[in-house]
Amino acid sequence: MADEIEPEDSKLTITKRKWAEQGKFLTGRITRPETDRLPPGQHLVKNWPVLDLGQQPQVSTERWKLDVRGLVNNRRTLDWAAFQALPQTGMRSDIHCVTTWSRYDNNWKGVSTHDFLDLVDPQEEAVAVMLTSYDGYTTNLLLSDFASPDAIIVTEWEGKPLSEEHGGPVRLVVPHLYFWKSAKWINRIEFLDRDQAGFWEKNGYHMRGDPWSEERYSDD
Ligand SMILES: Nc1nc2c(c(=O)[nH]1)N[C@H]1C(S)=C(S)[C@@H](COP(=O)(O)O)O[C@H]1N2
Ligand SMILES: [Mo]
Repeated sequence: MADEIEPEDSKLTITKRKWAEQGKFLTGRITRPETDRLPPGQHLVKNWPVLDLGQQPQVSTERWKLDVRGLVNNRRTLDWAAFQALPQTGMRSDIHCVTTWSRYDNNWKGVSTHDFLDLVDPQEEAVAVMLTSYDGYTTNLLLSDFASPDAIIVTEWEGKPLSEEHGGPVRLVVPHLYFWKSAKWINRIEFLDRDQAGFWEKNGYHMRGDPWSEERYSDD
């Protein structure tokens, strides 16, 4: 290959080395270069704000259930014990809320959506999921976003049970999208053959919500 006979510091080599440092052309979200960590229009906070529709349901682990419905081969209703019996994973990720705050380095524990999908086994036609929560909140995700390697159904934050105000006992965290996609107090996940709008998506928010493209609100 022509590359191999290039002198060490030729222009092309230097450019390529710079690209490597910047992570240029990398497609993985997790390997995003540090300089690009804060999405456009966001500012950092140290605390963790609480945002929701104003009704925080009190759901004990005894009462909590997760109904898995729609286009899956393994329709299940998981209770707390069944959920705890699934492989448990730790992950660290950043939060980006559409109201412009971001919070770095949150340590979560729970079930990765990968392991969850292994269990429920989506059918070929499934392309999207609709999440429904105990407060009546809904939000939609493409299955490809739900299946992201950093997406996790969490029960713990910083080594402690997830607090009620932040969605305990069980919420979703999809860190590569704005935080409204991360449903608190989840109760139901339905697999669908098309992407349908959830609560905020019906009320003017973007269907996908990528913070790096500032997909805050829908165009129409
Ligand atoms: N069930 C439920 N989940 C929800 C919401 C909600 O109102 N109800 N609000 C969303 C919005 S708009 C945001 S910004 C985050 C806030 O999560 P936090 O309160 O833990 O910061 O939760 C999301 N998940
Ligand atoms: Mo939000």
